[in-house]
Amino acid sequence: MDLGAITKYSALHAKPSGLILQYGTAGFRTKAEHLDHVMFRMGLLAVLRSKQTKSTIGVMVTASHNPEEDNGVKLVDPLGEMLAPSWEEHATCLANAEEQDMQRVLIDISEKEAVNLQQDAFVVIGRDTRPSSEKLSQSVIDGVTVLGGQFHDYGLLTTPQLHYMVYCRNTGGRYGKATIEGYYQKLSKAFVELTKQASCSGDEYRSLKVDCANGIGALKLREMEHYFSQGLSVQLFNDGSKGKLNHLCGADFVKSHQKPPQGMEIKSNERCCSFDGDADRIVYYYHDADGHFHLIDGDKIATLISSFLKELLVEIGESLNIGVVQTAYANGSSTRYLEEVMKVPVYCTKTGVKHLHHKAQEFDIGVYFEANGHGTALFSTAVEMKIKQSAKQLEDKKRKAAKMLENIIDLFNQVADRRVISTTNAERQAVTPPGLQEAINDLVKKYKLSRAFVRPSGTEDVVRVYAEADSQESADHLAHEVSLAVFQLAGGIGERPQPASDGEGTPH
Ligand code: 16G
Ligand code: ZN
Repeated sequence: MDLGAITKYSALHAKPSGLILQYGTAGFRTKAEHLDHVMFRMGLLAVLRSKQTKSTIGVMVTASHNPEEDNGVKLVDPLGEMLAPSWEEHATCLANAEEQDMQRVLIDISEKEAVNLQQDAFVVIGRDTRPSSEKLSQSVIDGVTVLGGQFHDYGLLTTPQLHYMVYCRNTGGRYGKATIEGYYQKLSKAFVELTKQASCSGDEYRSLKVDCANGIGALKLREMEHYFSQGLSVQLFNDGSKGKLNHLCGADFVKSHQKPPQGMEIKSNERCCSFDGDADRIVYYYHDADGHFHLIDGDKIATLISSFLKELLVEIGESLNIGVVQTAYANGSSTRYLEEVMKVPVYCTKTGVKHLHHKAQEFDIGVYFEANGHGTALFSTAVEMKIKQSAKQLEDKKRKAAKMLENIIDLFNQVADRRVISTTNAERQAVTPPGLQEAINDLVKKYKLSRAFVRPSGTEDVVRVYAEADSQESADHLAHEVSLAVFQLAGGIGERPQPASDGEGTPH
């Protein structure tokens, strides 16, 4: 390690003294202007992690669905997964070290993790379309270079694309080519093969309106659409040519407001979907003939995918173990449907893709989705082959979608220090402050088919309140009452939480 060079370059990416940030649910996230030193240091850390794992490591510069002014960074481990938890701690230590302590922290990490500093390092970098992202990714590159790492800067990429590149590079090209072209080829081919088997083949089934949240998804889908040829025709909205990133559009907006994004007219039964700012979330929706809005969120996507796979397994007579992983945010009716009707075991983990992913790996087929639209299905390679062969011989059957009854509301609450709330049981129960869980239990008892929980956000300085019940009105009331309990028992600041006024479950 050339400590002299590190000190010199670090001074060019100086840390504002006293600033403390945490490697949260999906890396560091805050206002872009506070992140220069974090980026530089994550470049350094990526090199150490690459040396230690003797693999390519990814660095993604994005703040996902958060406002355009924010930014963030996360590291991607060799198999395209989120950074290992022990390294998240190193990331936090390194990001928060004052300038004079930086060298010591770097050496500590290297020693603790037995990093062979002579080993080569390779880091791949991607970024979203935020105005701050280009400069910040340059700071990552500075960090990589000063520690002697090699790098490839992919420039603008969606988050899933960066994960893909890392995985391809570490599996000798067996999974796919680590190029943008390779990504489009692999995914479009899989899509075309899958949809060939569908019985409904009219044009209306092949067109999709896509809200790109004014983000990177627009650029990449525009490149990708040629690969679908006749298989799919997409119409892009909120493509970044006018509006602001994630503003009044995107998956988060559509999910929390239960309505289409701005800038997209939808006719009845047209198929529509929304990405978030880095295109790793998706939710689908449509208006029925009566003009009612229907959202197919992560819960329903997981239900459809797992029902589809379960049926295939039954038809081909395979008894592989299939499991669905959700978080506390999953609508209770989706969990009941999966368990009681589909007879698929359902597991609940903490919020954040890494937790769901980890659990899903325990099954032959693991389907995981957060209600907000993050998710996928995981198969072992052997299972993938079996399903492909058998699926070809099968007639497609009509799929029944789960009917979701309950209404949900998801609010957030400002408290003086969100850490006064700690939780257990996959974030479904509050351990502290004392009395809060008891208060929630009493409130929940007042409503039918109801459920509520609170948790400190892992990405913002707020406490999130979730409630569901048999009607929207009850869900609104319950959410308000729980918010008041949080406000009273956890040191609420600012205005007392107000009841939902529009009856639409809009977050306040
Ligand atoms: C991050 C997570 C997302 C989670 C959200 C919760 C990833 C890639 N992203 O965006 O999965 O739902 O945080 O945010 O893991 P919260 O802690 O502020 O509620
Ligand atoms: Zn995202």
